[in-house]
Amino acid sequence: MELNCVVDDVSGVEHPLGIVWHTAPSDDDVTSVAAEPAKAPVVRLPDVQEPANSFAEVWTTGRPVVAGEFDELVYGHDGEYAFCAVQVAPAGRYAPAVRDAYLSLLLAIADLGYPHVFRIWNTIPRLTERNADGLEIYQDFCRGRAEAFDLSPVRLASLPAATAVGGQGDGVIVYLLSRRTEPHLALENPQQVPAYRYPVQYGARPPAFARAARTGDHLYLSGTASVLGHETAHGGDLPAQCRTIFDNLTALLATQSADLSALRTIKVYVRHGPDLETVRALCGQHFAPDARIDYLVTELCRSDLLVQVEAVGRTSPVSSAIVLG
Ligand code: 3EB
Repeated sequence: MELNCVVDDVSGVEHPLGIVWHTAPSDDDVTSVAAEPAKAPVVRLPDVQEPANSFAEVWTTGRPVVAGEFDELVYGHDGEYAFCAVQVAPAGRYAPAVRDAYLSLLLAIADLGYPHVFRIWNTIPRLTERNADGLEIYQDFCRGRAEAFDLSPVRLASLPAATAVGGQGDGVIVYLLSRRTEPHLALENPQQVPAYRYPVQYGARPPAFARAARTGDHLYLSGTASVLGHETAHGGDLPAQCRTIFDNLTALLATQSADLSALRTIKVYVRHGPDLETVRALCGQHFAPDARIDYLVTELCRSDLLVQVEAVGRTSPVSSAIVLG
């Protein structure tokens, strides 16, 4: 699979496996997971401020893609990689519906022949507010996701990398990437407690994701925030949160003998629109000048987090100087 590309017009893109449109809310009043079976599955997220800044994130491959729909799911696959998406209707209590949606995703993707899920994105409206039971919506979501991983007859060899952020749309939207032949390598961050071992203060069921996934020569870095150990660092201090994120990304990349220059496509989620300029300036100083960086305004999982960064990078080929034996 190729690295994801970012375009304003998807019509010229060859072999799209899946398309994620980031649009301004006024641009398009439907948030949806749509099937364009002849072409590619499409997810629409209204998370860009200005209509002029709308963009499409496209996962492309070098091979022809088969796209389709199955129940509520939309998918595209090329013989080795698959993209699959689903929307969970708004609910006063998400755990059961999120569990079922995840179970359907895992089953469908395994049925299609692509059981090795390595990257998942989740958008969850009002995630730091309370649900009908008084439970925080993000924790309600985490419960459903954890139950699905427990119950699924399709067992993942290791947890996928993930992003969970707010959403402006109707209900929870989940989209994922998976592979046919090879499980990924799940990576953790030496500066952070694995999310799946977070203490119960963050919820009865900890967030089920790895800090990154390595598959082929690609690295998929999960949404990374200003979290050290399991605690938020520098609540309320935007530049310090950004610096902690750069440090966290650097520490994880170092475990793969890589640095920030390995990151090619980067998505930056910012809680407050007015913070965009500061965040943009700091990211410009730290990431490679030719990296593609896109900025989205969304809520984040903890109310004291101001920024979250995810990225896709390329690992350098294993040095020929390292010879085993
Ligand atoms: C954190 O480090 C920040 O629940 O899938 C980042 C990435 C976060 C993914 C998820 C949550 C998730 O805990 C929050």
